[in-house]
Amino acid sequence: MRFFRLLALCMVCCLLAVCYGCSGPNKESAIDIIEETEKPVFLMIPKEMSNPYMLKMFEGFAAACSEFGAIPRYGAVEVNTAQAQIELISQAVADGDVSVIALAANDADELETSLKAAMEAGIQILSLDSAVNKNSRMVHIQQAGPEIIGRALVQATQIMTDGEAVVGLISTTPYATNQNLWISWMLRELDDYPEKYQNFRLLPVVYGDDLPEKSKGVTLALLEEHPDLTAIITPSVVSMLAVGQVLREQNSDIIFTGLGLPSEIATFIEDGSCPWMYLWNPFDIGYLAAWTSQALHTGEITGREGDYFAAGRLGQRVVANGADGGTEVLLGDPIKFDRTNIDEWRLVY
Ligand code: RAM
Repeated sequence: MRFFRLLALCMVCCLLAVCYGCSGPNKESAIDIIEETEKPVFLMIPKEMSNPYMLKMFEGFAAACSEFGAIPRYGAVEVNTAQAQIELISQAVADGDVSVIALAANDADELETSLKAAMEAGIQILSLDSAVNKNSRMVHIQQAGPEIIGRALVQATQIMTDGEAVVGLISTTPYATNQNLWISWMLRELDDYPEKYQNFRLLPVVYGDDLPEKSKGVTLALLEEHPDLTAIITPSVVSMLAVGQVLREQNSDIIFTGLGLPSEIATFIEDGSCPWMYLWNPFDIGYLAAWTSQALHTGEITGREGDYFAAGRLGQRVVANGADGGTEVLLGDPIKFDRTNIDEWRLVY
């Protein structure tokens, strides 16, 4: 009897690993397997599974799970669409073995029906990086104030171009909540100070879909279609690298800035093509999301304003009201990366 129970548990573990492409348990003894299966499963659904930023978030997510004892699982999202995420959410509900879903949304509203069904099935739902609407979540993990990020990117470009700016803007997909929010603050900065930005011409947004080749393609198209281009802004780690590579290949003296990974953009900061850029710590976003998942799972918080909880090495965190009418937990301020600190940060992430 005991043998068959163990055999069944082993089969479940193997199946989970295959279904979700996740870091499932890999223990040797039967006791370990039983203990592992008693732990709650916390599923992190990325925008798209191969995005290096999403992978770093998951590393932080998994590290926190090992601190408090949950099984971290990474959702195998092959294309960054809402539909691909809906399929994983429905699967998690059908399987009935997931306690928490933390997802970086590919669309604010499209996931509502499936996330509500998941909440009705008893799964705790939070978003991280890119929010779902307030009805579709219990809380959102906000990397840094969207206003600070959006305004900082325009202000930086103004300084970098001495105010003579013809600027290409490369986003991810047209439906990404986080990029759209940052872009809305970029436009607000331009609107608020018309005199300051009288020679700042922002071109219509183009989309690299967070894919390296597509991002390179739209960068090349910007260069061809706008010979007077002086700068490119891109709030995506994937297109930051793509833009840097294309400008270098083309021997272009156009400058670029945005949100990039220090390890990938360091050489462009050194050669001056990206004078400086911003980001926060993606490991910490995942780590904070996992601790928030745990607080929801244990019932310590429900995601209401004023809830607070311990988030491991990040200390006590408080749930606050967000601008979208839902609640959020803020990680902190964005970090500026330039020649003075890039050597230190390129080794971190
Ligand atoms: C991209 C993703 C992610 C964003 C980072 C800066 O990889 O779109 O959502 O936060 O860039």
